[in-house]
Amino acid sequence: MESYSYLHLGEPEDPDRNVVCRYRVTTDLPMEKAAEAIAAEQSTGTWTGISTLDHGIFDTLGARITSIDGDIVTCEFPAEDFSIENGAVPQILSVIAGNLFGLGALKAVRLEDVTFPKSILEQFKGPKFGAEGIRQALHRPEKPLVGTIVKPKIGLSPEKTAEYVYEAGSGGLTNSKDDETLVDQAFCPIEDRTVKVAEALDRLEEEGHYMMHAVNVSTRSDRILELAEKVQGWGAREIMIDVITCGYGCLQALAEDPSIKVPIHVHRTMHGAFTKDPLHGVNMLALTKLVRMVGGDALHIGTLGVGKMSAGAHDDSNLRACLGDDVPYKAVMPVCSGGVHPGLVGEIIRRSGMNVQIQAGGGVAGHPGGVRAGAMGMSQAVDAAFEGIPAAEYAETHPELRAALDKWGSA
Ligand code: CAP
Ligand code: MG
Repeated sequence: MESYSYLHLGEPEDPDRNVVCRYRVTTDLPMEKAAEAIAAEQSTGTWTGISTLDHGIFDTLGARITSIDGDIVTCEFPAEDFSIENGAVPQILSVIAGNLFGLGALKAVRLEDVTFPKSILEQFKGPKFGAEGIRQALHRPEKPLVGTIVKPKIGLSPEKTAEYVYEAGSGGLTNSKDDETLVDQAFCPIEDRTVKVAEALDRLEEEGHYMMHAVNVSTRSDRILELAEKVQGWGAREIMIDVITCGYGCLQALAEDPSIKVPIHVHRTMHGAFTKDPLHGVNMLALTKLVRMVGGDALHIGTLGVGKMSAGAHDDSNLRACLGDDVPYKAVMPVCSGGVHPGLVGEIIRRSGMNVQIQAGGGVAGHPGGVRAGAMGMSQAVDAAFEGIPAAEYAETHPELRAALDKWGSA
């Protein structure tokens, strides 16, 4: 039985032709063996030699291990390994993030990063609106967007939800959203909620304030498009999808459908199951790149090491993956959320820059003065950061910010 080697150590990488993956590998085996196990399993091999593999197949479709640097293995997959239909993330993930996580040869393995050749990037359309389109809709060209998540995450009636949104907008917030677990429950039917929230947004606009609320349409793939179209018809100015639980295929279907004419806010709930462990799973960076490719307009990227959630990258890699010009797509609005309150806003913006959407649930609804005061506190914190004034100094003339800092402190 002929044996085939997937090791091409020292050969130059070919990012123009191949999908290039970086894996962090923990193993008791020699690293070359572990690396070959990944390349074989994810391309043309399996656990033993097979009579049906020949050089015609192997030389064209076999993955190539082009470098091993400490515990980082570079594995390149020829573009021909991927489905040629116009852009299909499910099959891409089956190759770059599939069986390898279960291989007995590896104690742990984490997909740290992935880059795609032009031949694959051009199969995708990217965001319809992107960061710039959301800013235009909100008439907010430069300042960070500032939002809230309606809390409690479940339980409010449609009327109470709309009242929360109106109060938040009256307090200066530009964005609000359904929480990731709220879609169409009996206590808050999606049609009633969408209609009443739309009325609140219209009232705010008549009062001179532009705001959007993301209605969560996360549901089964054969119904999500219909639900999104209905929600849009009921007046939604933005929709939301939980991309991990719904799937990249759902997000792509929404983003590429010409009938969807509102931005898509992408929540990443469940990502922590595989982004949190530094040695095993998938780095959020790879997920972020895929969200941009399939057309998310705004994406949660965590709080850059400042908020309550510890999963996901604390460096600026996700920011760059959202905003960078190294791919042929509009920029995605990075969303910083999770344990945020006015006392953290300055530090987050120092790390993120101004092209970001900062949002707080508890950090608004937990304010001693109620939702409108909480919204004012968040909005004032963003204004302070935008003007380069320390929050404590700005709070001397802004009591709602003062009250928030007194309750929660500062970073
Ligand atoms: C934040 C949030 C968001 C998390 C998601 C929550 O609420 O609504 O879902 O930000 O975090 O439910 O926790 P708070 P991540 O502002 O009250 O924390 O994107 O990091 O998974
Ligand atoms: Mg939430």
